[in-house]
Amino acid sequence: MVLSFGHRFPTAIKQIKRCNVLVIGSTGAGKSTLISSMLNFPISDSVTNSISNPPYQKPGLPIAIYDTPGLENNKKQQDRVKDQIAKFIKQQKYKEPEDQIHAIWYCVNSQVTRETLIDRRWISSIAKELPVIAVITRASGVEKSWLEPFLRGISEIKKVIPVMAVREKTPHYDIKPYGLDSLLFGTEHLLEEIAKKAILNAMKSKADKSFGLCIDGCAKVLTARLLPVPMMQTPLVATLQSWMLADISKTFGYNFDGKLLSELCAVIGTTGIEVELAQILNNLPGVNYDNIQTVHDVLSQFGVMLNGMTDALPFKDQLIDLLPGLDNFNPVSGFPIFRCIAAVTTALCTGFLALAYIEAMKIYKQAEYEGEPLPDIKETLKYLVQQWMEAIKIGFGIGSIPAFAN
Ligand SMILES: Nc1nc2c(ncn2[C@@H]2O[C@H](COP(=O)(O)OP(=O)(O)O)[C@@H](O)[C@H]2O)c(=O)[nH]1
Ligand SMILES: [Mg+2]
Repeated sequence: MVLSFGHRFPTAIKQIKRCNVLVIGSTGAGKSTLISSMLNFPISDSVTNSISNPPYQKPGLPIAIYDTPGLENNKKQQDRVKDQIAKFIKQQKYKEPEDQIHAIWYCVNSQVTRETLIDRRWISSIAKELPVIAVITRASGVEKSWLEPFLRGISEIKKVIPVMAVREKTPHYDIKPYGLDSLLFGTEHLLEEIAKKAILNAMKSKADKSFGLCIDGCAKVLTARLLPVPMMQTPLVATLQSWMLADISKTFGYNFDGKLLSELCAVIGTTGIEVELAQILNNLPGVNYDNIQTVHDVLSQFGVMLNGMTDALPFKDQLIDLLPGLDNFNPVSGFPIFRCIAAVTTALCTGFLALAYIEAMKIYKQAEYEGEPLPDIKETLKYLVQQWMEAIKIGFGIGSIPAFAN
């Protein structure tokens, strides 16, 4: 029989390139037999000791199958394998959509007893991460009647599919291979959901990495703004911001030229956000400016204010996370308060630039993953920054704050 996979969901296949399936189950459940029968390669009798990487593939079938060591009855051994599987799934999760694990085939031998069945809690926990299809292997039709309803009763399991991977002939019956096409068909119908999730995972890990670069860039800008060489501060800040955007771009897989990067940095300057932020920082509610002396003071007072604000404020959580990152840098005290405020203002502007840029990169990357036309990065960034400016003005009630009397 000619097996087919993926052509009913061409968009999803384009996004993930191939569906990566991890086959799990007890030793002897029939994992290796299933894989070799599906992909048409000879069975090696060897027991699998580690996850087969690279996975097994067959030309023309956009599916890649990872064999795993069997889950033994011996608890210690079983825990070791479970740990190995969990680590592998997690390790792949932060990679590109095509490198993540997309689905699990959980093989259960039709002759299994309740006592030897892998624990349901573990399967449920895996199913929270990935779609799980239960495969009843060597399903001769004479299997114990409890098994299929039992598996169907586990709500986290997406589908239960009986399979006979290789002809089974006994004095009582002769069963030809069946079910492999149903297994592929069932998996195929999860592809849209799988692709969506894989893109989200990839995006999240890029955004998380980028946020680290944002904190780093802001801390450097803060230092630069406190250097005792006023003439050099502005060009240095511009350079640091441009480097930061270059690093974030690389995280998303792009190498933009310096000209575009400096144009992107300039976007933040055109919005007037620096003036607004300076005004906010100079007028923090309930703050006696004679009592605050250091960058640390300014940051912690700003943090108090942020915490009290509506969750609708864009970047509220990220800004709150950003502050300790800046504070860790802990510059020597002794700067006049106005210089502390100026430095924090520029650092926070840099933060807004980075956070807006990460959002812009997400939109850009999403379009690339989905095969849509790529948006103009500069226009996207401008649009995001402007939107947030409006929200910030509303959030901070700008206009109602009296100007700081110096
Ligand atoms: N006839 C037949 N034998 C099977 C089938 N699946 C597994 N087996 C046999 O069951 C034994 C264990 O299978 P194997 O694939 O090595 O299990 P694994 O430990 O899960 O990889 C082997 O002797 C296989 O030949 C099947 O669909 N039909
Ligand atoms: Mg095996």
